[in-house]
Amino acid sequence: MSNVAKVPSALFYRRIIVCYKHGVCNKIEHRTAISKGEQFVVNKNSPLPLYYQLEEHLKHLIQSEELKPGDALPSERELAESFKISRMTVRQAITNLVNKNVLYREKGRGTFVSHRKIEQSLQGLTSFSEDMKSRGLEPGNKLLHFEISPAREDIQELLSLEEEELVYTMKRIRLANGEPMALETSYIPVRLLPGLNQEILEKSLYHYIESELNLHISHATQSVEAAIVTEADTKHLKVKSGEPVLLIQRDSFLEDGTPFELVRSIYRADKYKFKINLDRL
Ligand code: 16G
Repeated sequence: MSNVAKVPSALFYRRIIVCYKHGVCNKIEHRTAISKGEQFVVNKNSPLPLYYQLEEHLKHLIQSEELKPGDALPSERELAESFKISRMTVRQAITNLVNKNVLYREKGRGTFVSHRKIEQSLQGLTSFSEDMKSRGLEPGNKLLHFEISPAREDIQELLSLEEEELVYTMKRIRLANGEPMALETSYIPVRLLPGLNQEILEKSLYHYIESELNLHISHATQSVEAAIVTEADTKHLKVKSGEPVLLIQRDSFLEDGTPFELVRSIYRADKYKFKINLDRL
């Protein structure tokens, strides 16, 4: 007897997904799908633990896009039966992938493939709208707050403002294809962008600065910190309480060295990862 357990191919998952999307899992369709697509991947002779082999197999299916973000996985019982391994082994593999954010569980609904994170380079000074468009996503904004008032002392200092100088304070939810990605609070000296209004902020700030005002955005300093979302922000970002977020502060400058914006953003950590290339010094 072979020690290699049969593991259904991607076809199996596809068929199951179709079943779930229609609300019920049709057993006949399930069996047909298994017998159609079989491959040997779980090797009981291997020194690699079975849960790890299953984890790797699921990861492979996700990387090769045979399993797509949002796709449902069969239940633990179904996976265990098909793979001829214990439910505990299946559970361990799935729990590991949930902990790595490769899969996510929804109470009463099942386990799903996570949506891939947006990988954002930390090199190059780009705008949110540019970043989303370059990924084929539609940028959007929801303006929550817009006011003109004398700058607070800390903002005054960071933006090198005169005492009591006016700043715009605005808060925008940044959306990609209608989904909240980040919550951004910006402070901008009124003196530099006198005509800034809500309509402009519902589109692209950087486009307005460069194309309408012909100012040259030159450089910025940016920091990234980990945090937990505040209760107040959960509804704006559409995340559950206790979820991790990334706090980003950007101080941006025009070509002549004038600071023109101070932005404090809260990015969803389930949606974003920041990447930097390093050269050996
Ligand atoms: C990005 C910038 C923000 C800038 C905005 C302009 C970070 C952390 N922040 O969100 O500083 O104000 O882009 O975007 O990258 P917009 O031109 O689409 O309005």
